Amino acid sequence: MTSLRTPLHRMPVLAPLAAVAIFAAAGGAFAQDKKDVAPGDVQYHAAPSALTGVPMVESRNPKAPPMTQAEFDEARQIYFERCAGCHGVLRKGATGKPLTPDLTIGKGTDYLKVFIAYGSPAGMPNWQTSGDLTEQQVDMMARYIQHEPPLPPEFGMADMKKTWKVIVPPEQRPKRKMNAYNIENIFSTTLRDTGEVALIDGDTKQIINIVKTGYAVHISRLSASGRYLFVIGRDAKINMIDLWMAKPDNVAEIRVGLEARSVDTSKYKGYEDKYAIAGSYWPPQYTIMNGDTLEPLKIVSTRGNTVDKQEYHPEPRVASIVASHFKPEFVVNVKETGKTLMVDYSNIDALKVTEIGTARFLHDGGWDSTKRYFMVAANQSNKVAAVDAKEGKLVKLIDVGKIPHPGRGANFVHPKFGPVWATGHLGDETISLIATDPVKHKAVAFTQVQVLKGQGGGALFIKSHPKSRHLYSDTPLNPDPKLSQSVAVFDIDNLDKGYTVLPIAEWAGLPDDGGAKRVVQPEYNKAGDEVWFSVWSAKDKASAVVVVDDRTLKLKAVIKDPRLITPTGHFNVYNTQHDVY
Ligand code: DHE
Repeated sequence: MTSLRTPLHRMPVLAPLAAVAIFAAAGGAFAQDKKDVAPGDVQYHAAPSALTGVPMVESRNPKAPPMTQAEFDEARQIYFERCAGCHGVLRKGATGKPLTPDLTIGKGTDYLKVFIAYGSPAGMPNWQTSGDLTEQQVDMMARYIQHEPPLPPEFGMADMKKTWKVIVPPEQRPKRKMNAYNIENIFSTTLRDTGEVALIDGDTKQIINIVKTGYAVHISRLSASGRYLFVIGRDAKINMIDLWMAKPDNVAEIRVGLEARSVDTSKYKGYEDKYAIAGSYWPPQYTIMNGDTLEPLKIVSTRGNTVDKQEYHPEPRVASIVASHFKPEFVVNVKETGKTLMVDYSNIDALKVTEIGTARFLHDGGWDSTKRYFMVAANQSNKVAAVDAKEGKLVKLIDVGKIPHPGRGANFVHPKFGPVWATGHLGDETISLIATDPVKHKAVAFTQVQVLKGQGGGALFIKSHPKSRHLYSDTPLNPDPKLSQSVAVFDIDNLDKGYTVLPIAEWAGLPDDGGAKRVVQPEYNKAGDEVWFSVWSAKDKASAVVVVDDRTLKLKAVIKDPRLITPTGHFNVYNTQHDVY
């Protein structure tokens, strides 16, 4: 206990493990109930929140150590830049522990300072010993988290309407395609740090347009017809791009909140292109919009009780959303409560929502090959939930490896188990194959039938294609650059043979400028005979897109352009429109 009272600047520099041993010895609650978190996972979640500069309601806890306004403001900024992704806006806990004053005041400033400075093996970064925060900032953060969490504003209909712009009204849009592009083979590539997407012609590999979108833009999705591309930024700004224009560009935009990650559009027969939906991290809600104009029509809060302990959670963020092909429904996955909501949009004035309890910390996922079962990763629970979109029920929770992260996953026909859906993991090197055919392979359906050994942990995306016999798995968050700069490819007919490594970053032939050159997100072209990868470096370093010939596994093209800044995800129009993966 005495060591906890030693002023921090006089403490020997401890390895994080030693620092945690002190807590354990001191009976520290944080040390007791930790789960292992992979370093890549922490890095992944510790991105700056779009809420950093937003005005918030602040109140001070009289029992907490005092802070000046200037200290509070700086601490708040640090919290939203570095901590909110894991601990939540209201500090109720997500990937990281809850940090509300009822828990932190009892621990005291000294205890909290050591924890922040040295981190923990559970994944809390060592903010001071890594040089990211100074000793004075650590002291400030330890006091800050004993005060009430500042409350960001809500974002309702009036706020949305103020941001809503129809740039080209539907009646002024082209009546037919006005360009010669093969739009089904266009790729929308996220340019994360410039807040843009690059529309790239998949046939010629030429950039068609660089379109301005939201801050730290995240994903692109297609309307059912394939005409409209929807892009969402982390600042919850949605851009709607018309691919029929002579030069495809924005036709409408809106903000549906202050922070968001997911967008999709209605795909059920009779409702094609009718509605769009977006899920927000803050406020925790989803918004249904007109599919033509983005006019906001209905906002639904996701605040509620968790699936397991049935406790109220004030900040359940909306993770992945997909449109059902079986019913007029959106499948909305709520992270902190662990619920999958089947939102029936056939009458949005009398919205029917079927709430399916799945598992906490739902994140990303995709359809099985029949598009009946939605396979969603509950990443901190190390499970995949299989949800039946036809029957509207949970089929099974399947135990997989550590922190599954599939993107939309990969479907292929396994030589022994028939159709399977695959996910890689952030926390270990395994790739889980889950059988998805309850008719011809009933005995093994929705069980993990095989575990492949991939290159390493830090995997984010895995991909295959009905016309391909390959399975690609990236590892962009692996700390070893050899792994983060290459991908593993499996031959589906010889899975036991292991994988071939493709040195994608090396093939990009970029200058040796110290860029991280992380290879991220395999995505097939429409024909299924090419696979595209981003080679992702920081904003001030060179990046590229590399195209591989799927048949020969040889380099086919490198797309380099000074405008391709921080490319990350890419979305082929046809494959995204039809959920082909
Ligand atoms: Fe993503 C999908 C959330 C960080 C690239 N990401 C998703 C989805 C969610 C999500 C909820 C599913 C959307 C859907 O299907 O409707 N991502 C988050 C985060 O909360 C997190 C961890 C931290 C953050 O601050 O945003 C995060 N994501 C990242 C990145 O750092 C990545 C690698 C690079 C980037 O562009 O920011 C990244 N996320 C992606 C991509 C997809 C995605 C490319 C779409 C995958 C797909 O195949 O559909």
